[in-house]
Amino acid sequence: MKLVMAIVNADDAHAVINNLTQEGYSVTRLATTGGFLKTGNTTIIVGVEEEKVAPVLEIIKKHSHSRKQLVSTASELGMGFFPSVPTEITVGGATIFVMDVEQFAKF
Ligand code: 2BA
Repeated sequence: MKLVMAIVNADDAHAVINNLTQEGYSVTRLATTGGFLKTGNTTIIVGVEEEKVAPVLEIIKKHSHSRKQLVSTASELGMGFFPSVPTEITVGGATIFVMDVEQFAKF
Protein backbone atom coordinates (compact mmCIF):
# COMPACT_ATOMS: atom_id res chain seq x y z
CA MET A 1 0.00 0.00 0.00
CA LYS A 2 1.07 3.59 -0.65
CA LEU A 3 0.24 6.90 0.92
CA VAL A 4 -0.12 9.78 -1.53
CA MET A 5 0.36 13.16 0.09
CA ALA A 6 -0.47 16.17 -2.09
CA ILE A 7 -0.04 19.80 -1.08
CA VAL A 8 -2.40 21.86 -3.24
CA ASN A 9 -3.64 25.43 -3.42
CA ALA A 10 -6.61 25.89 -1.09
CA ASP A 11 -8.66 27.12 -4.08
CA ASP A 12 -8.11 23.80 -5.92
CA ALA A 13 -8.73 21.54 -2.93
CA HIS A 14 -12.50 21.30 -3.38
CA ALA A 15 -12.25 20.11 -7.01
CA VAL A 16 -9.41 17.68 -6.26
CA ILE A 17 -11.25 16.13 -3.29
CA ASN A 18 -14.62 15.95 -5.09
CA ASN A 19 -13.10 14.17 -8.09
CA LEU A 20 -11.14 11.72 -5.91
CA THR A 21 -14.19 10.81 -3.82
CA GLN A 22 -16.36 10.47 -6.96
CA GLU A 23 -13.86 7.90 -8.21
CA GLY A 24 -14.21 6.00 -4.92
CA TYR A 25 -10.99 6.98 -3.13
CA SER A 26 -10.91 7.67 0.60
CA VAL A 27 -9.45 11.11 1.22
CA THR A 28 -8.37 13.10 4.26
CA ARG A 29 -7.98 16.84 4.01
CA LEU A 30 -5.60 18.73 6.31
CA ALA A 31 -5.46 22.51 6.65
CA THR A 32 -1.76 23.35 6.33
CA THR A 33 0.47 26.40 5.97
CA GLY A 34 3.40 26.81 3.60
CA GLY A 35 6.65 27.63 5.38
CA PHE A 36 7.81 30.10 2.72
CA LEU A 37 4.69 32.17 1.99
CA LYS A 38 3.18 31.49 5.44
CA THR A 39 -0.25 31.29 3.85
CA GLY A 40 -2.79 28.50 3.99
CA ASN A 41 -2.71 25.58 1.60
CA THR A 42 -4.36 22.16 1.73
CA THR A 43 -2.68 18.80 2.20
CA ILE A 44 -4.64 15.82 0.90
CA ILE A 45 -3.73 12.28 1.94
CA VAL A 46 -4.97 9.19 0.12
CA GLY A 47 -4.12 5.59 1.03
CA VAL A 48 -4.25 3.32 -2.03
CA GLU A 49 -2.89 0.11 -3.48
CA GLU A 50 0.19 0.63 -5.63
CA GLU A 51 -1.65 0.22 -8.96
CA LYS A 52 -3.99 3.09 -8.02
CA VAL A 53 -1.21 5.63 -7.44
CA ALA A 54 -1.01 6.68 -11.11
CA PRO A 55 -4.79 7.28 -11.51
CA VAL A 56 -4.85 9.24 -8.22
CA LEU A 57 -1.93 11.42 -9.36
CA GLU A 58 -3.69 12.00 -12.69
CA ILE A 59 -6.80 13.35 -10.93
CA ILE A 60 -4.70 15.59 -8.67
CA LYS A 61 -2.71 16.87 -11.66
CA LYS A 62 -5.86 17.58 -13.70
CA HIS A 63 -7.44 19.73 -10.98
CA SER A 64 -4.39 21.55 -9.55
CA HIS A 65 -3.27 24.75 -11.20
CA SER A 66 -0.08 26.77 -10.84
CA ARG A 67 -0.31 30.43 -9.95
CA LYS A 68 2.07 33.35 -10.20
CA GLN A 69 2.49 35.35 -7.03
CA LEU A 70 4.52 38.41 -6.07
CA VAL A 71 6.57 38.23 -2.89
CA SER A 72 8.62 40.97 -1.32
CA THR A 73 12.33 40.44 -0.93
CA ALA A 74 14.73 42.85 0.72
CA SER A 75 18.14 43.78 -0.68
CA GLU A 76 20.91 45.75 1.00
CA LEU A 77 21.62 49.08 -0.77
CA GLY A 78 24.15 50.31 1.76
CA MET A 79 23.89 52.15 5.09
CA GLY A 80 21.46 49.51 6.33
CA PHE A 81 18.81 50.46 3.77
CA PHE A 82 16.67 47.43 2.78
CA PRO A 83 14.01 48.37 0.18
CA SER A 84 11.36 45.80 -0.61
CA VAL A 85 11.74 44.32 -4.12
CA PRO A 86 8.75 42.37 -5.47
CA THR A 87 9.75 39.04 -7.04
CA GLU A 88 7.43 36.78 -9.00
CA ILE A 89 7.28 33.11 -7.98
CA THR A 90 5.25 30.22 -9.36
CA VAL A 91 3.28 28.30 -6.73
CA GLY A 92 2.07 24.79 -7.45
CA GLY A 93 0.04 23.11 -9.03
CA ALA A 94 0.53 20.25 -6.56
CA THR A 95 3.55 19.12 -4.55
CA ILE A 96 3.40 15.32 -4.30
CA PHE A 97 4.98 12.76 -2.00
CA VAL A 98 4.32 9.03 -2.41
CA MET A 99 5.31 6.89 0.59
CA ASP A 100 5.33 3.21 1.46
CA VAL A 101 2.80 2.22 4.11
CA GLU A 102 4.16 -0.32 6.59
CA GLN A 103 0.80 -1.08 8.15
CA PHE A 104 -2.81 -0.07 7.48
CA ALA A 105 -5.44 -0.89 10.10
CA LYS A 106 -8.83 0.33 11.28
CA PHE A 107 -9.69 -0.47 14.89
P1 2BA B 1 5.37 27.52 0.59
O1 2BA B 1 6.46 26.98 1.46
O2 2BA B 1 4.57 28.65 1.14
O3 2BA B 1 6.03 27.92 -0.82
C1 2BA B 1 5.25 28.57 -1.80
C2 2BA B 1 6.07 28.79 -3.04
O4 2BA B 1 7.16 29.65 -2.74
C3 2BA B 1 6.70 27.51 -3.61
O5 2BA B 1 5.78 26.86 -4.45
C4 2BA B 1 7.89 28.08 -4.37
O6 2BA B 1 7.51 28.59 -5.64
C5 2BA B 1 8.30 29.26 -3.49
N1 2BA B 1 9.36 28.91 -2.56
C6 2BA B 1 9.30 28.06 -1.51
N2 2BA B 1 10.47 28.05 -0.84
C7 2BA B 1 11.28 28.90 -1.48
C8 2BA B 1 12.63 29.35 -1.27
N3 2BA B 1 13.37 28.89 -0.24
N4 2BA B 1 13.13 30.25 -2.14
C9 2BA B 1 12.42 30.75 -3.15
N5 2BA B 1 11.13 30.38 -3.41
C10 2BA B 1 10.59 29.47 -2.59
P2 2BA B 1 5.76 25.29 -4.53
O7 2BA B 1 7.13 24.76 -4.73
O8 2BA B 1 4.72 24.92 -5.53
O9 2BA B 1 5.30 24.79 -3.09
C11 2BA B 1 3.95 24.96 -2.63
C12 2BA B 1 3.84 24.51 -1.20
O10 2BA B 1 4.14 23.10 -1.15
C13 2BA B 1 4.84 25.12 -0.23
O11 2BA B 1 4.34 26.34 0.24
C14 2BA B 1 4.94 24.09 0.87
O12 2BA B 1 3.80 24.17 1.72
C15 2BA B 1 4.83 22.79 0.07
N6 2BA B 1 6.13 22.22 -0.27
C16 2BA B 1 6.82 22.41 -1.42
N7 2BA B 1 7.96 21.70 -1.43
C17 2BA B 1 7.99 21.05 -0.26
C18 2BA B 1 8.92 20.14 0.35
N8 2BA B 1 10.07 19.75 -0.27
N9 2BA B 1 8.64 19.65 1.59
C19 2BA B 1 7.49 20.02 2.23
N10 2BA B 1 6.58 20.86 1.70
C20 2BA B 1 6.82 21.37 0.49
